Amino acid sequence: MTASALAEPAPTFVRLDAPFTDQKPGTSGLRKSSAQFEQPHYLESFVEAVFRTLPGVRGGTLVLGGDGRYGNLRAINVILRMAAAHGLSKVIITTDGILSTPAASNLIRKREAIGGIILSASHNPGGPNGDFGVKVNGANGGPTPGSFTDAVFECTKSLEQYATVEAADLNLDTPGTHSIAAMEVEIIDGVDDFVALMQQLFDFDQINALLRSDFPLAFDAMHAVTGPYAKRVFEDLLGAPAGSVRNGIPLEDFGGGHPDPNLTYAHELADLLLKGDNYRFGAACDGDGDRNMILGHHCFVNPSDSLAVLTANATLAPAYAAGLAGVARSMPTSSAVDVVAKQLGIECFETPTGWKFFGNLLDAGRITLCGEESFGTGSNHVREKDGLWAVLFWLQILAVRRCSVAEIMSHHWNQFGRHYYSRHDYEAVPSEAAHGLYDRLENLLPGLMGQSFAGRSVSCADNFSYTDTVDQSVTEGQGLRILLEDGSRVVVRLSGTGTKGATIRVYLESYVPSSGDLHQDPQIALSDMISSINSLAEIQQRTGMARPTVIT
Ligand code: VG1
Ligand code: CO
Repeated sequence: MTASALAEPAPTFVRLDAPFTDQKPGTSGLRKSSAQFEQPHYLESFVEAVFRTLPGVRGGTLVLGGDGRYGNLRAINVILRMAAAHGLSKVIITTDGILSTPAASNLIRKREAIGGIILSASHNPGGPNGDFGVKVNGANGGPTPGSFTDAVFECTKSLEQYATVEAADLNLDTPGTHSIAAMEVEIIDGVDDFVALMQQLFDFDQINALLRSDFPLAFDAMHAVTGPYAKRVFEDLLGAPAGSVRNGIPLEDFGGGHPDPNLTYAHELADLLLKGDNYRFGAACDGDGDRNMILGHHCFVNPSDSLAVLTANATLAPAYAAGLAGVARSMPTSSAVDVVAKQLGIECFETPTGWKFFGNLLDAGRITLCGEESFGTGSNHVREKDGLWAVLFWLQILAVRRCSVAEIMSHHWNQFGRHYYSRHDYEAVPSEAAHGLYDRLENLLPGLMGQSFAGRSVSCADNFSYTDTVDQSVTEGQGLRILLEDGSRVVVRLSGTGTKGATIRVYLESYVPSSGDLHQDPQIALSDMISSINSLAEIQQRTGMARPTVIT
């Protein structure tokens, strides 16, 4: 043994009374209530399984941080000690442990880390009575694939012990270098690298000129992770007046709110833009900064439309001036982007829900932009969806086109037609009722072919299955689809991110060509499909809910 190895304190092995059997990650990481994560050894069990499964741990570099929610600092210290016991050579963390998901993705790539651990339950509420979560990203900076999370889950089910070292908690409030056993801990400012990346992608001078030209904007960080990033970008660098960033200090419980940027949970911002007259642009991001909501004066931009608009206008941003390789969307996202891709003559892929399915296409250079209906948009600049990137992209387009958000939308629909779209979420449905509804509907699908639904004939009814173009892996059971002869469709899925009961998501879409009525209320335009799926799936009877919890 060398002298330095002798100097390392030996790891301590902590035995578990019994393995945990419920550590199966969902759509995006392991998400449970804070109380579940506070059970002795619960977090440690999952982290041990991650360190046993992730390639390159011994001698590797890891990126670690979170969205600032309750439990973040405790988890960071637990993981640091376990990382030292598992022989990582270095962990990069950010001041106060504040690190957005896209910024983590960037750091992993830039520092050539073996991966990252992001402590977040994203848009789920936080605090002692809220949720906590652990997401694991790989060396490409993106969410680890299902094969990895399955292996981690398997490992937890028979885990007998975990390794850690004795070390005091670190103070994370200032940048600097520390060591735990033989492992280096580098604390850096989490905002710098991300902002530098944004400055490479967009023309900050042009956006600055827009914001100084009577273009008041309101950005709502929802007391979550994007506050420090948004203040630096919008107020310090782009000249927006102080106060443009609202709720900009990350709080452990997000101020008691639900950090989900949609019309229900970000209603304060929505009211400012949709009812008030003081702002020309509004945006919000979620708990971990990977989602975005875009609003104009009296105009809400549906996320599926947002992806289509960014695709159609991509060359206005310096980063995408040479055009796009291709685009992708998740299956429940509307086909608005498909129509644009067709006109541009580029490929358009349809993947299951969850960012991990975009990773291979991005790595292979097949796509440049991608997005989901759930307020997620991103590009090949990182391997996560990126909330602030989307906001800057919109501002870049507005800075060049110098018109209102509503005008951009009208022009877009006049050119490409409009995909009326809505998602109805029924949250916290008793698990049995939700699964009963879903299984019954799945059984009805084969009989629907050729039948009439919402006055049209059903052309296809199935459970979506995906074959990855790059590695040919197959993922089944990704959502029930009822496709109609005129291109309209309904999709029903069960959420993989909720922690209370089950959440049923119903996605509705109907296309109107540019010659049709482009300015209806989506709930009216889709009303026949809404009532048809409600009666076919017996939603009201089976959930006991008269209406959805959230309508987008
Ligand atoms: C939801 C969204 C999905 C998104 C996922 C993670 O998943 O529908 O599009 O990728 O959240 O986003 P589900 O299984 O609940 O429908 V985030 O911002 O939580 O990392
Ligand atoms: Co998120």
